[in-house]
Order: sequence, then structure tokens, then C-alpha cells
Amino acid sequence: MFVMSDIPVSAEQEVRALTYCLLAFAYVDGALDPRERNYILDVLAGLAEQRANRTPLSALKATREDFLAQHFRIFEDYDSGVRDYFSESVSEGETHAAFIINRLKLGCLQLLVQLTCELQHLIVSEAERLMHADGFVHPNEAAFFAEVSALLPTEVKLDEGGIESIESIESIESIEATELRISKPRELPLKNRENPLFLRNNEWEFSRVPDAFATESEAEIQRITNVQGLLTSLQASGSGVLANLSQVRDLEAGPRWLDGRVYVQRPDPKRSYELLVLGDLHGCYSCLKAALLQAEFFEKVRRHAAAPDSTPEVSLVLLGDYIDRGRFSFSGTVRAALALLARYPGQVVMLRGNHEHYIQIGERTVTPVRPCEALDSLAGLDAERLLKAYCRLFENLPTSFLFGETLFVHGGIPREETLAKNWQGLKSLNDQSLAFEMMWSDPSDVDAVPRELQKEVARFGFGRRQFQQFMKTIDCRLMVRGHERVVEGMRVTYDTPDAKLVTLFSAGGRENQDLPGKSNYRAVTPMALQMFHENGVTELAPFVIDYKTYNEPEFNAFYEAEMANAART
Ligand SMILES: [Mn+2]
Repeated sequence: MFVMSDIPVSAEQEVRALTYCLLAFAYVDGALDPRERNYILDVLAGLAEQRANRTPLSALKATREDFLAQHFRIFEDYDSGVRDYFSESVSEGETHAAFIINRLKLGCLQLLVQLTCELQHLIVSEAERLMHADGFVHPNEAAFFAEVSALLPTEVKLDEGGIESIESIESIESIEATELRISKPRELPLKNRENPLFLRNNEWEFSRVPDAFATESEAEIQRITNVQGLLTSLQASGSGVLANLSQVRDLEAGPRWLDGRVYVQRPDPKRSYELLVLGDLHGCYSCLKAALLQAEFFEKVRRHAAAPDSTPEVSLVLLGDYIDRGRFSFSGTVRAALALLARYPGQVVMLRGNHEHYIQIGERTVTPVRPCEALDSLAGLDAERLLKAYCRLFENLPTSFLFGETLFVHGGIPREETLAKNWQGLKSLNDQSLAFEMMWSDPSDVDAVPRELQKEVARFGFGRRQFQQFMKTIDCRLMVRGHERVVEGMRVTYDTPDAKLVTLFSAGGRENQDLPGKSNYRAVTPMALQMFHENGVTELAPFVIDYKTYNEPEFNAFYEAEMANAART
């Protein structure tokens, strides 16, 4: 039996690490079966007994029941976390199992590296016992055991010598000397409940009648082609801006450029800026509409056009993943984003997410991303030409936006190895491999995710120190990204003095009709972010998206049509 620490904080860390490792071993062959579940709960009950029988260090003595409740809570939390992996999207040539196993390994590592070497190995052997408990060792289990063991350092802790290529991080000395403030999420009530025609006119579903669909889809292809023309002309004027830049501060302050698939702008210290940022929308059109109106985007653009010197320069930054999961993908979020871009080319930054990825196989358009509800929604229609147009559009969408010391991107940083091989200054943000990896990665709790673990899956993890190193390289202090379902809508994932990472998720809502009833996105409180930049101060002000107003037929033509249809039948 595993003997636990006397120090409550350490004991809890041990329980967490052991629980997660046991769960990981249980899930590695596919599912947690009742026998495995009982086994783990028995172990946790034993540990609760052990902790209760200890002489307490403080005057407060917790009972066996208290510990039991605490341990089971930890178990339930981790279990639901692991079950969430099963609904994550994965990439081409990759099975869900591979992605999940990679995440389980990373999860074990995250918790184990906080413990001493001796404890790490003790816990892994505890987990090995579970593996033998059903009398049969699944090949996945054996491989998993070997791989987790191999990741554990034998003598030094991982962060002291595991990854050689990462230099020690000195604090970044910022010439711009900007200050960064992050405020707490707030409510941002709609000043007036309005329904601008500009958005309303785009709220219609493709017809299921072949002739009508053919006409609609030709018009849609034309709109897509127009936006592509627009991007091409922006690229033509911004071409080469990144060529010799190693940092944004080498650029002259002023306008925003699009060089290849990277927007870059060094804000003018004499001017003020306001950015409205949205994370993943995943077909939640009501979230997009609500956020624009809550932040008074249209009104502020008008104000700035009328008085450019005395009002903030306003931008909308969309972090990608417009499609899939929710109900209004192509007809909702994509069409609206394109309309916004066409109307306000200087104010709208539409980045590509990993879901915006279609490929042509012969005459067919397919996607390597699973699941792919948007593509499925056109099944049965003659949609090949339209899908090809989406495919071309996705390939041309920008992938990152550098705004002073802030980098906006869908996923995160590239793999350590690709970075070492391909990085040649800021122009490398246009490097295909790097840009692709930055659409897929996720931050994790360790300092550095080993290279071999990063290589296993498209959706790989990176660590805090790897992040700091990357940010130091590009001289940025803030990364704002989406990609990850965070239930609170916005999370400050890394908060170090020299570099912060903020995850923003704008799809969700317990009662949001834009999402299927069973979607686990409903657990998310969708959030949008206002970023104010003025006099060297950057302020991040997240607000809760009021999707409910725009679920109402009166303010959303999608629901108006649905109601009319329901009345007819
Ligand atoms: Mn994503």
C-alpha cells in the first residue's frame, strides 16, 4: 500500500497524481469499465482511511468521510475531463485513441513531475497493479506503461535537464514598456436591443430544393471569390513587410499590413485602439451577433470614421473555428464573417482555425477534421463547387495577427523541433509547417513537453517554458488564442511576468439553441474580449456574451424562419 505524506498539501498532490494515473491506465484500452472504476475507488477509500488515521498537523481533524468525499471529487473531475477528450476534434490520419493516449500521457506527466522521483515511480507501479487487476494486460496498457515510465526522469527533475535546447529564461526587457491589465469578466448589457439590417439580410439557410440551392450557392461562391480578391490585394500591398523583421518593434508604427497569411501592426503610441476579440464560434451565430452589438462595434466604427483622431481605431479579431458543432456554420458564422470582412476590410481580422481545413480528393471535397458537422449538413445537395470555394477560402485565410506585443493565433506555439529547424525571424510565421502547428497546439501544465510526445499527434501540447522561450524570440508578452473549450469562457492559462497566455472561447451557453441539446459546449459560459490599448497600457476586459437575446425570432431571422415553418406544419 502506498504510504502518503504527512503534509496535507503534498498528500493532496499525491492523491491527484495517483488518481489520474490510475484513470489513465484504465482508459488506455478504450473505456473505464466498472471493475476498473471500483478498483480505483477502493484505492481512494484506502487512502482516505490512511489520512484520517494520521495525527493531524493542524487542530482541525478531518474525518474519513471528509477525505473520501474529497478523493471522489478529484476522481469525478478527472474522469469527466478524460471523457471530454473523446469529443475533441482530431486530425487526418489520426485516430481518436492516439490523441487520447497522448493526452493521458501528458496528464500523467503534468501531475507526476510535481512529486519526487521516488514517488513518481511508486505511483506508476501502483498503476501497473491496476493493469494486472483484470488478469489480462492489454497491449495498449503495456505500451502505455513503458512510455510513461520512459518519460519520467531517473534522477533529476525534468525541468532541470530533460530538455537541453531551452535556455534559461531571463525576463524580457520591453522597450515599449507596456503595462498589461486583465480585468474580471463582466456583464455588458445591450444599450438597445437592435437588429441591424446588415446582419439580418445574411440570416438565411441554404435551400434543400436543388434548383434554389444551385442559384444560392452560385451567389455564395461569388461572395467568397470577392473576399479572396480582397485578401489578395491586401497581401499585395503588405508583401515583404515581415522579410527582415525579427520583432514587431522593428516595424514603423502605423497601419496594419497583411504579409502572406500574417497580419502585423505596431500601434502608434500617440493613438488609441480598441479590439473586439472572439474565440471559437463553432456555428454559434447568436454569440457572434450578440458580441458585436454588446460591444457596439458598428457604432464605434462609424464614430471613428467620422473623427479618426479623437476616437479609438476599432478592430474585430476572429480567432478561427467558425464551423462544426453548432447549427449555423456556413450560413451563419462564415457568411457573417465574410460579409464583415468585405464591408470593413481594414477593421476585420478573420483568422483560420483547425476546423477550416478542407482538401480535394479527385472531384470530392473532404475534411481531415473529425467530427465535421458543417460538411455533413450539405450532404444530399450538389454542393461540390461551393465546397471547393470554401476549401480555397480556408487555404487563403490568414493564420496569425501580431499587434505590438500581442500575438493572436488559433492554437498556440509550434513544436520545439520545427521551431529549431525552420525559424528565421517573423517571416517564418508564414512557414507552412509552423503555421499549421500553431492552429493545433494546446498549452499544458508542465514546463516542457518532451519532443517525442509532441511528435505523436497533430493536436500536441507545449509547456510553460517552451511558451516563454517562443514569446521571447518574437518579443511578445501576450498570446490570445482559442481552440480549447474552457468552461469559464476565458482563462489566463499562463500568467508569468514576462509572458501571458489567454484562452478565449466564444461558443457555448446552457440554453443556447444554436447548439444541439446534448453538446458539451453548453457547459461553457461564452465570453468575448475587449482589448483597449492606449499610452502604453493594454487592458483586457472580457464580457459574457448575451446569446439569449439573439436566440429570439425577433432578433434573429434564422429563428424567425424556424418559427414560421413550425407554424405552417
Ligand atoms: Mn480549434
